[in-house]
This record gives sequence, C-alpha cells and structure tokens, in this order.
Amino acid sequence: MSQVAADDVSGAIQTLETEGYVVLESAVSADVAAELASSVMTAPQRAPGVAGYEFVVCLLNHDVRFLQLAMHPTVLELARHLLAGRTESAPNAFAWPAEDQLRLGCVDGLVAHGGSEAGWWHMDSPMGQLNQSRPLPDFPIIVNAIWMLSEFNEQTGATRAIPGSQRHRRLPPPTQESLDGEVFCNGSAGSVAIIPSTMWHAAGANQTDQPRIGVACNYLPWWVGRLTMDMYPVSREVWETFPPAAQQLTRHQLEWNTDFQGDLIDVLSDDDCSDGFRK
Ligand SMILES: O=C(O)CCC(=O)C(=O)O
Repeated sequence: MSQVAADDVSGAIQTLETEGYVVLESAVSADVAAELASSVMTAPQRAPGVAGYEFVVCLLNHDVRFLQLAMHPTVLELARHLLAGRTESAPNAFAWPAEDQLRLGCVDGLVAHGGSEAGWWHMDSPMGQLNQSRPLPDFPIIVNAIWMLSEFNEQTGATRAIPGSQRHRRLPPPTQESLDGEVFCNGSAGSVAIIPSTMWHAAGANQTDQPRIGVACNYLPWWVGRLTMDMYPVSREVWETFPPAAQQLTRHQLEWNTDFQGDLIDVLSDDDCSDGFRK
C-alpha cells in the first residue's frame, strides 16, 4: 500500500523505505487543486515531451499560488529527510547550515493532454547523466513531488512506478512500454506522489479526452546546482514577493547560469498555439 494520510510523516517514511515512493492523499483540497489546474493551463512557457505531453516551466513566475504546493509541510519534511545532511560538524567533516540544506529546484507543470503517449521510463536527474559503468548512488539527489491537480488513474495517465526499483541502482530499460511490476500512482485531485530520483518511473498514456494535470516540485540538496537545461529560475521581481521561508528555498536560483537552455516555447507568442496549447 503506497497511499498514506497527508500528515502521516512516519507512515510516509516507512513506505518510502519499502516501496521507494509514497502518495500523500488529499494533501490540498479538491478546490485548491482545481484552481491551480486552471492556472497551469494558462501558463505561457512550455517545453515539449512525448506526443501530447508538455512541461509548463517555472510556474512560480506565472502564479505565486503554486508556493502552497512547494511549501507543503509534509512534503518539505520528507524532502528534508531524504536529502539533508549532517547538521553538526566534526573534526573530520564540515556541516552546512541546516536552514540552507534543502532547496527548491523547480515547480513545473506536467500536462498529459487527452490521448498523450506514455512517457519513457527513467530516473530523475542526475542519475541518467552519471557514469553508467558504476552502480548509481543508493540515495536520491532530487526528490520529485508530483502533485495531482486532476485525478490520476490508469486511464488518465497516472505516473507509473516500479516499487522496489530504488534498490536496482541502474537505469531502467529505454522503453515506453509496460514493465513487469509497474504500478500506477493513483490519487484524487489534491494528492501528491513523492518520487526520489532513485525510483524508476514514467508517465502513463492518457486514454481519455481530458488533460491530466500535474505539477512537479523538485527539491535538491545545497551541493547541487542547476541540473538540467530545462530548469529555469524564478525571476527576482517574483522572488521579492515571497515570504521568507520560500525566499530561503529559492534564493540560489537567482544566481543560476541560464546560458544553456532547453527547447522552450512561449505559447503566447507562437502562432501555432493560438488556442493557448501546443498540440
Ligand atoms: O507526468 C508524469 O506522470 C511523470 C513525470 C516525470 O516522469 C517526471 O517529472 O520526472
């Protein structure tokens, strides 16, 4: 059973240890999920995925209400549990200030439009970027909190995962097909799946005619920089409006070098997307 109540931190930690991931049920209300889902669909900047699938980049620059997902207390506690390091230094080891050990990497929309293809099996960065001739780290370097803003189930294209794959320490095969042991991270709108980068996972195919709308909040430890070319920083003007705890989690983004950029599309200035969505 990978579903736990949204305030059950110890149950979630136990499930993360055995299954490798966990779903927190109804961590925000269905009403909040619906409001944020509408906001995802009007955000301007997209990056393409498989057919019918789009990443909506840096949602915080579009709507600061996404902070309520990124700052969810249970999610932060689990991310800290998985990523933070020592807090007391020793004669042979430094410690980093506890308040800066956990950072927010991105808050991006994950939109599987009706009829979208299944995603490719992968582990989140930097696992695929590392030297694959050695076993991959047995600890996560990203913790991905995938918020379900519409219902996630097998038909709508819920995220797929392989329980126990956190022990494999190698990439999954490069396929979009079903793998033995796969499960769907099912949840009602407002639930969130916590998926550390040690896990094999992939988007499901959306077999309905309605979009499946998710938001990925990626957390990183203090010693990791901008990990992928499609991670974009929050702008300074927006950052200045954040409450102090959110500024602490995102301050590092202000210094990111964005010379390298992914394949980014501004739908508001793209003639092919006059209805607001790339097809
Ligand atoms: O959209 C999904 O279900 C999966 C997203 C994903 O694989 C990721 O954010 O790494």
